[in-house]
Amino acid sequence: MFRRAIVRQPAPSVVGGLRAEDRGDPIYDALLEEHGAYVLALIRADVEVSVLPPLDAYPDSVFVEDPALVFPEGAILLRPGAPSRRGEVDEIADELRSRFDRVLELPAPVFAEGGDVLVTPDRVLVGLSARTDEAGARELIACLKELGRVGEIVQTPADVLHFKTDCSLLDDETVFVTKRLARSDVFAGMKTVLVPDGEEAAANALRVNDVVLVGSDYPKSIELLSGLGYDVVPLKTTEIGKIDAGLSCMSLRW
Ligand code: CIR
Repeated sequence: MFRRAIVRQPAPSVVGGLRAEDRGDPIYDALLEEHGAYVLALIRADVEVSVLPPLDAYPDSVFVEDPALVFPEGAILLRPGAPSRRGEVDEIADELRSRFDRVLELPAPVFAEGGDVLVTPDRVLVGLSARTDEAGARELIACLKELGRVGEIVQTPADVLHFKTDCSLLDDETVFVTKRLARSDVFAGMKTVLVPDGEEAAANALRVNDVVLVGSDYPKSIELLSGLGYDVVPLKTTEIGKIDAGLSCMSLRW
């Protein structure tokens, strides 16, 4: 269950957000609408949401999931692997220090981003990627241990931005996962639901209390998950998708 979340209002500079492949800039007003609908969906799912002010100096700062991790036991300030995103950590640190008694910090010079971290009921999976290096994953696992959590290093598929770009937890024992990630056997022991072909970006869904938020551009995924009995809330992700983001990226939840 999540009771609280932090989000950040998108700044106009978000249209210049990082992307692996250029499919055109997002349209700012449409992206604001996507963000607004996302916040509303969290509130409807019974989450108390704090909205931080926009940061024009950091185009990707709307994706608050990446510079920090939060748990009921405390928070961890991370070190984004993307140079343009490093300053986002200082920008969110005070907010987290005001909310959590324990705030741990990943030491320089290692790197890890929250998009590479999937929290399951019994362990925290840390995916190695272009944004999270092995030293970062190890330091992160040491921080997790201090918070009483068990971490495990896993591999993000090649050319995939983050580990969670390709998977999300649907419930305590089930993961929604792309075929390319499922092949790695990382979810042995868990139930897996495979993302329909051609809808790989739908893998970054978000379970929030009784509902699962899923991108509305992915009808096969919505039908599949609804058919399995999940209460699906479709949300538009067309604009944030142009800068490689999905539904988990836009909040920190605990
Ligand atoms: C980036 O490349 O950093 C942003 N454009 C997208 C970040 C998405 N974050 C996430 O998946 N946690």
